[in-house]
Amino acid sequence: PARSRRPGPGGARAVTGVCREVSGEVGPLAVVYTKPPSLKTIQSRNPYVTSGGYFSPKHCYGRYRTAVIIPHRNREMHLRYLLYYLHPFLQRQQLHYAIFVVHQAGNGTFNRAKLLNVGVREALRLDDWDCLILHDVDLVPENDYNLYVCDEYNPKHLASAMDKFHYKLPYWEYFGGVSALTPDQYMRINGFPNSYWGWGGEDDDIAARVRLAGMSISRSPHNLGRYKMIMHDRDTGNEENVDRYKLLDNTRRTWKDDGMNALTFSIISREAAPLYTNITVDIGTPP
Ligand code: UD2
Ligand code: MN
Repeated sequence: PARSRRPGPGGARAVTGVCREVSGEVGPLAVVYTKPPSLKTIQSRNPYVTSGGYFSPKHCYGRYRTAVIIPHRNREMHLRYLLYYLHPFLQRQQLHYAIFVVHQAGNGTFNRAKLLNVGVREALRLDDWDCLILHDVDLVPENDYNLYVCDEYNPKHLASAMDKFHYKLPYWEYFGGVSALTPDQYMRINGFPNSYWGWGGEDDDIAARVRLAGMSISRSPHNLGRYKMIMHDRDTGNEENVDRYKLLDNTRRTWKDDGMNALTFSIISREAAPLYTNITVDIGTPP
């Protein structure tokens, strides 16, 4: 169902104007991974989040409409930590937002980029988002001035300083972790590649697409784009993709045919959970 962009006259909320650009942010945040909070705790701390993980500021119009899309399988603990920190973070930024978790069904090889394509397709059925945030489940932002808002002209890399890379970029073209693209930018690069099965390479492919489509990567400054990763081992079903270098050699020949315009999948379920919208999808298996 398409939601209307603004509440009409007599709408439920008494809203006087557009939210201010910066309002509730506090700056650096303390993020600790000692005991995963329960979903109940997270819910009780976020009383204004509505079914499906939606939020709209109460007293002003959200300046931006942001969809956060998280590829997921078998990382429930990480998801709880992320929801615990991310909901209040996004509310302080006064965004109109929703969180989508795209859950890969079955035990087949994981495919992060294809799941993100599915999440984008599904999110855009529900609302006309200004900004799509593609978000690893195990990365929590450490400064809420890192706004979950898109750059007008270029895809933006938000996770520019992660603890696991000593708060620096591992290399200049790095585009993994958390990124922000407008729907228009996402379509201009034909979305993300569908053909990277298993761990690695898809982030470099996406960075290459950005260049090939005539854009460049914008970035959060490194004092704001700080993230704390939840340490983990490589998952079963997400083994290293040994074909990735071969695939990357061909990106400039394949990107226009491998992406949103070639995306096939079948939805198993769509559920509005209290803290997020869950989409369970069968994305198939590697050829
Ligand atoms: C790096 C990048 C990531 C991606 C990946 C290569 C960082 C912090 N992130 O992550 O963006 O480019 O390398 O593919 O450097 N996931 C599941 N279940 C699984 C496997 C993966 O939910 O069984 C999801 C989850 O959202 C996870 C993401 O996929 O955060 C990336 O997988 P990872 O965390 O195992 O890979 P990592 O940390 O090396
Ligand atoms: Mn990780």
